[in-house]
This record gives sequence, C-alpha cells and structure tokens, in this order.
Amino acid sequence: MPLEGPARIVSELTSRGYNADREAVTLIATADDPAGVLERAIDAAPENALVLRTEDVRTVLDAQTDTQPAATEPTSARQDPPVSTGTSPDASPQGEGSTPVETGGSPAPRTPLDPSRQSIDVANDMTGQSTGTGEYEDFVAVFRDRLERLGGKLRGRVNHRPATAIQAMPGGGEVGMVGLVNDIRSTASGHWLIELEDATGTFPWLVMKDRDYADLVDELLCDEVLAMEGTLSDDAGIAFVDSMYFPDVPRTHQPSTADRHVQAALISDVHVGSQEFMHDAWNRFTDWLHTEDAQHVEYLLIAGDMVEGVGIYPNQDEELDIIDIYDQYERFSEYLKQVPGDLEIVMIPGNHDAVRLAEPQPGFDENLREIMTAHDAQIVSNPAMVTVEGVSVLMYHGVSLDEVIAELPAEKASYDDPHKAMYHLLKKRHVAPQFGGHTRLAPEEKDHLIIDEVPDIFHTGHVHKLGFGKYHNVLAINSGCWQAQTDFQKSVNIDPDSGYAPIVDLDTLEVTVQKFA
Ligand code: D5M
Ligand code: FE
Ligand code: ZN
Repeated sequence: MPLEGPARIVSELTSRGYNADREAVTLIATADDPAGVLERAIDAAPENALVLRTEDVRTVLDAQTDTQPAATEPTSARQDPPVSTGTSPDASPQGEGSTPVETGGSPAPRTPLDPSRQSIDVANDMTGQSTGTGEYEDFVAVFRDRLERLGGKLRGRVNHRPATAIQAMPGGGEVGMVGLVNDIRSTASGHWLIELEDATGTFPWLVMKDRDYADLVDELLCDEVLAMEGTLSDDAGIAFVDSMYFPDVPRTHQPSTADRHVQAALISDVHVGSQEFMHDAWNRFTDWLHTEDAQHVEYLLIAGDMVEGVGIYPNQDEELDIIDIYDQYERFSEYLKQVPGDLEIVMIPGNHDAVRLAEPQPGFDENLREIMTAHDAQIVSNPAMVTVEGVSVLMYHGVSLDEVIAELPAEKASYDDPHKAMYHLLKKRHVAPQFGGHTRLAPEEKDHLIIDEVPDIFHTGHVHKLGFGKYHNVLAINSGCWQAQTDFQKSVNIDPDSGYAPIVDLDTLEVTVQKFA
C-alpha cells in the first residue's frame, strides 16, 4: 500500500478505526517506508487501542534501527522525503485517492508548535443565549436595539430630532434625523424618496437626482440605519437631503497585529457530503499544513458550511454523496483530523449546517459537538468576533452577501469581487441589514448582527468566491470553497473558486493564497 503525505496516513489510519497522535503521523510520514512502518505500528499498538501513539511508532522505528546500523540519525529529526507516489484505492475517507499528492522534493515536516504562545478569545458567541420567541414584540425589540446602538454612532455627527418633532416644525428650516430606512422609491421625475423611521414615527426625505448624494441611493438597503441632514420644504411635508451619514468604519481605524510572525488559514464552505466536495484538494491542503512551508500557520478559521446538509435546496438530494446529516458530520470530522493537532481551529455554522437557519445562528448542538470532538475546535455562533493573538476577526458565514450583490449595482458589489460587497456591510456596521429577503433573521432582544466593534479582519464565505481587500484598513476576506460547481451553480453561471486557502500574516495582515486544486 503506497502512502504519501500525513493526510493520506491519517486517512489510512482512520479507515482502520484509529485516531493518531500528530507526532506519530509525522514519524510515519518521514520514515523510509511509511506503509511498512504503519502496518508494524498497528501491530505494535495495544489490542483495542483507539489511538495510534507516538510510542507505538517509535517501537517500530527503533526495532528497524537495531537491524539497520547505518541509520544513525535520530528518527524524529530525519527529513528524508517519503518516496512513494502510487495511488491507493482506499487511502482517503472518500474511498478514492487517485490523485497523488505532489511528492517531488517533498518539503520537510513542520516542528511541533508551542501552545503557550497561542491565544483565542471569543467576544460575542450567542450560543445558548437566544431569548427570542418569534413574537411581534421581539421584532420590535431587535429593531429598537439596532436603532439605539447604530444610531448612537451617528447622533454626535448630526443635529437630529425625532420624526414627530420634525413633523411639527414649520417649513423652510434646517433639519436632521437618525433612522432606519423604511422604504426607498423613485419618483416620476427621477428623484428618490427615502422614508426614515425612528422610535416615534416616520419622515420622508427626498434625494434630488442631480445632487451629490444621489449616487449613494443605489447602495441603500431597507432596515439599515443612517442619518440625514437637509432643508424642510415650504409646507414642511418633506425634507430635501443635503448630506447623508453612515455608521461606517472610521478612516483612521488602526488595526491591531500579532507581536510575532504567525499565520491563520481562513477557509469556509467545505461541503462534505456533496458529490462535488473536492477531497483531493482538501487532502493536499492538509498535507501542506504538515510541512515546514506551513510552519507559521497556527490557526484555522472555518466560516460555515462544514457539510452539504440535507434539504437545503430543491433537488439537492440528487447531488448528495452522503445522505444522512450525522454521517456527513462524521465524515467532516475525519477530514478535520487530517489537520495537525496543534493548530487551533474555530468554526461557525452556515446555511447548510444543522442549526437553525435564521441569524444569528447558535454554534452546533451537543450531538454535533460530540461528533467533532477529535480536534477540540472552538465552536461558536454565526456571527462571532474571534480575537487571535490580539487580531480581532469578525467571522460571519455571509448569506446576506447574496442580497447585497442582488440589490447593488455590479460595480459596487458582484460575485467576482465579493470583498466589495463586504465593504458595504462594514459601512452599514451590520452583517445582514435587510430583513425578510433571502436572509432570515431571528428576532432577539438584542441585535447580535450589529458590527459594534470595528474588526481588524472581516471573514466571510457563502458565495464560494475568493476575494480580499482593505476597507478603511479592515481586511475583508471572502474565502472560496472546497466544492466544485454544482448543477444549480452551473444553471445560474456561478463559477466557484474551489480549493484555495487564503493565509493571513497576523503580524502584518498581508494575505497569500495557496491553491490546492
Ligand atoms: O451558497 C453558494 C452560493 O450559491 C451562494 O451564492 C448561494 C448560491 N446558491 C446555491 N444554490 C442555490 C439555490 N438552489 N438557490 C439559490 N441560491 C443558491 P451555499 O450556501 O453554499 O449553497
Ligand atoms: Fe456554501
Ligand atoms: Zn452558504
């Protein structure tokens, strides 16, 4: 049985019912005869063992050294490349393995990480904190909270009054208001009528088509919070907009960075269980993580859609490789085991995962966590603010991006430039401003979808396109996927970016992209 690369070794062990110590895998991978060592280590392992231990492998390697006096180097320091390149029909959990991982001049394995230097803090995980009952009052409460908190970022910038006070003012004066966008309509003469709502009532604002702010109207979404200033008409029935203000990220935002050279891999949309899941690319990715090239990658952040799920879209079952949702998570967990054990992993759910669809989505329940215990990943809500060595990363799956892309003109937001759609969410300081379209929102006492603190990195997925860029110094990354084009995506011309891993330097916020497909 030819074996090449740690990922293949993990897969082989898994298919025989073993988990393995990370170091055990490295030792096997760097041995002269990985397949033989693996066989003998399994023989050496205690009967009924669930985990293949480093000691088991060492026993085998020591025995070998005894009979081969020429091998004087300590085994763990040996950097001989594993040489086999063949294929193995049962090497991966998928039961295939026909694409050999590149072995030409195999890179050296990485050295174990120092866990005392790693740190992760989660600020706003709402798992277990859901208060909403779906009643009308909850909707009122969540919008009141949104207006209060996002309005708070605007009230110091305009001389504002409540809608009812404006309604009572005489015509002709200057006026300001902070409110939620309730309605956007074009008038017969091509101007724009925007109705703002606050806790007291509504007031109509007119943006003239040839004024400065007219080119911002096409990026407004219902239910976002903004402020307007302008002049009341003579009859005081309407205000003419002179300026518009968004909660936005200050241009002066200075991101925090890690104080050592350390990297995070930001991925999403693994879609295990789909016939289109790209296991070969995943195997190459996890093999790479075991190499010296990936020595500085100490974190793996996964922004939702771990599995393909069931019943997500009509006729989705025709493209399922695994039809049981729990079996999908079991398989996902096997793939996750291929990731070096000393990487810290954080995961949030997406719309294909087995949690409620409405956002915010709590982290996986106990049953699912039980399935995914092997790696001790941190499982948090969608969205969540995760601080990695001082760098705050807002993780959000990204369902609202479909809506932003559908509503805004192509030059402002498109599938080809998903990060530009993310810029608008940052500007609105809300991950899912528009209520009631594709994006399902769960009413809660508090609006968990507000971007309260400015993140240093904003990480989303969902649209299966890779794109990144900076908005007011915030790094926005949409991370592609591990699923090839589905029939649906073909029918609507979505050409996914599959098998890429964007890697962020946490000390500089520079991005490099590794391609595995
Ligand atoms: O989403 C992947 C992307 O494809 C995202 O932009 C939504 C879109 N998509 C995929 N399938 C459908 C169907 N059936 N209807 C509407 N939009 C779809 P993902 O969450 O991975 O499915
Ligand atoms: Fe997805
Ligand atoms: Zn999705």
